[in-house]
Amino acid sequence: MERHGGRILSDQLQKLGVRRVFSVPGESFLAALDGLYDSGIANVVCRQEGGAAMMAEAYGKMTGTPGVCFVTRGPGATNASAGIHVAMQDSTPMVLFVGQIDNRHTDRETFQEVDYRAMFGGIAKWVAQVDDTDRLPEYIGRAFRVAMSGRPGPVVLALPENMLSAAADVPDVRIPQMVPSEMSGHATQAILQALGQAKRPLVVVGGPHWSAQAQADVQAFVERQKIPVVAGLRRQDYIDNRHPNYGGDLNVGVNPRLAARMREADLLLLIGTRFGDIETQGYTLVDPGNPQKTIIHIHASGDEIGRVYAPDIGVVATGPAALRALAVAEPVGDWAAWTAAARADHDAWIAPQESPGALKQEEVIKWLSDNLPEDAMVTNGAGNYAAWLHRYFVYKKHGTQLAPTSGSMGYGFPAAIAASLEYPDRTVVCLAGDGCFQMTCNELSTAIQHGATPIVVVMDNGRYGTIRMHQEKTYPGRVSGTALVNPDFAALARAYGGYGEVVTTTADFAAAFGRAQSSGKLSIIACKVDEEALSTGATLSAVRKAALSR
Ligand SMILES: Cc1ncc(C[n+]2csc(CCOP(=O)(O)OP(=O)(O)O)c2C)c(N)n1
Repeated sequence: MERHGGRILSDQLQKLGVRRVFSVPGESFLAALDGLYDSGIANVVCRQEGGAAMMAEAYGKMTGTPGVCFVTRGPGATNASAGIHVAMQDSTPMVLFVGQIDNRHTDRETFQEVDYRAMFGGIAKWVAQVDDTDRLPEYIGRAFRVAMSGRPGPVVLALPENMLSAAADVPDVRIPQMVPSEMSGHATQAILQALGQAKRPLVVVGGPHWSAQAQADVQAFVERQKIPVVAGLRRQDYIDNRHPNYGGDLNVGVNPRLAARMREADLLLLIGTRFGDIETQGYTLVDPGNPQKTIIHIHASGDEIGRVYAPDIGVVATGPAALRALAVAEPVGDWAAWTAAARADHDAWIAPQESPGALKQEEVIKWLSDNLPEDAMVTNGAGNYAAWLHRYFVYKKHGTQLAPTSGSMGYGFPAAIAASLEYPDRTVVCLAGDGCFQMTCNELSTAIQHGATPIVVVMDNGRYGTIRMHQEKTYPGRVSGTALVNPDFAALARAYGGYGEVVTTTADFAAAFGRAQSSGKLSIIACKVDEEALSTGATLSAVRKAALSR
């Protein structure tokens, strides 16, 4: 039976199990919109492609299957690149479909023409253009496989409009259902043997592929082996943070005691993580040239093993597959005292340290941590405000943290919309800085239109605080390009049909949050925070003073 390209595409997506796509329309892919029309696939129509791509990325992060995004050529694709970069750095499966110019006019710099292979080459896992309608299923099938294989990531498929609107008689394809590979007994033995010889071993978990089972397995493994475990950047929900073997996370503002422990460790068991720049504090905690410790690296992609650190043992396996095997291994040592010390360091680190002002971010985060349901999802982007979240929020279950390891501002709100649509019965909280939120707050109407009800907590300090902090350290007193004039965020929520409140003291936060929750609507709680407050514990003036006296 002949079908137009848009229909072939939507039928194929349906067969691949896609339930929801995120898009901003363009005249370049009308046939795809027509295919979606009666496909049963929900189309979340967004306000800007950056937000749409971040929602798709968040969908991929939540479900482990590719998040799908549709954008138009040229400006649509360049806007969407923000989300593609997040998916790349976060190893998230995602497929971006870009409406492309009529391929008979290629290379004439036709209206909105872009060579996507060149443009996305360095930030996508695979980029291709489908020039023949009858090859659409083949390309889509491959795009889904590539997005999920090895180290997952984003795939970009350009769809010329003449190809999409043409008809073809072609069957849909199935993508292979991969049987998850197991870690070999040989690899397990090698890991345990090396571990058994260590005096101060440390387990680091991170990367993609995690699951509730992996959380249970890592907890069983570290309990049996009496060994400490820490989380990579923004992978804090990989283990119950209340677990006695949990020693904290390797974040931008890492606990100095944990950094010292990392240096002191004589063996690192890296499970799933790329063990990158942030986890190693700019490769200073562990010297790539001379690590001075045994390194065991388990990663789903062989290409990541030895990329920076040449490990003593490298194993190609997903983190969860490795942990299935390791969880049941007999104990090979007992590092109980070393583990208890790591936990004690972490406990001391998460005891709220008072910041200046009437509304204290450490208290607000602690309140959220103590009062949100265990399965509540918390999202964020980048900024100083996020450091309070990472330090004081106690993650309990896998699947409760959506945060960009790429450090992309503007991520938290679109991610919260995607989370609220995916899990309408769960509480979804987006924590945002005033700068961060304004990068994607145009998606407020997207949330309202599609019935998403996240609660956005905006930490309003009237500035790009992180950069201002760095500025005061480096060029004290010379404020340049970091001040913000903000709208009334609570009124903004109301303008869109949501619920909004301004909170100025810590004591008022809980009641405001309760009212936001019982409104049942998309909400914004604008927290007026002290401009002096820094997550490092110092005040802004103290930072300036110290810099001036150098
Ligand atoms: C898309 C993007 N642009 C710029 C930056 C650089 N950047 C990192 S943090 C930051 C300031 C964040 O400001 P805000 O959201 O208000 O939070 P605050 O630091 O004040 O708590 C900036 C501009 C970034 N990480 N991402």
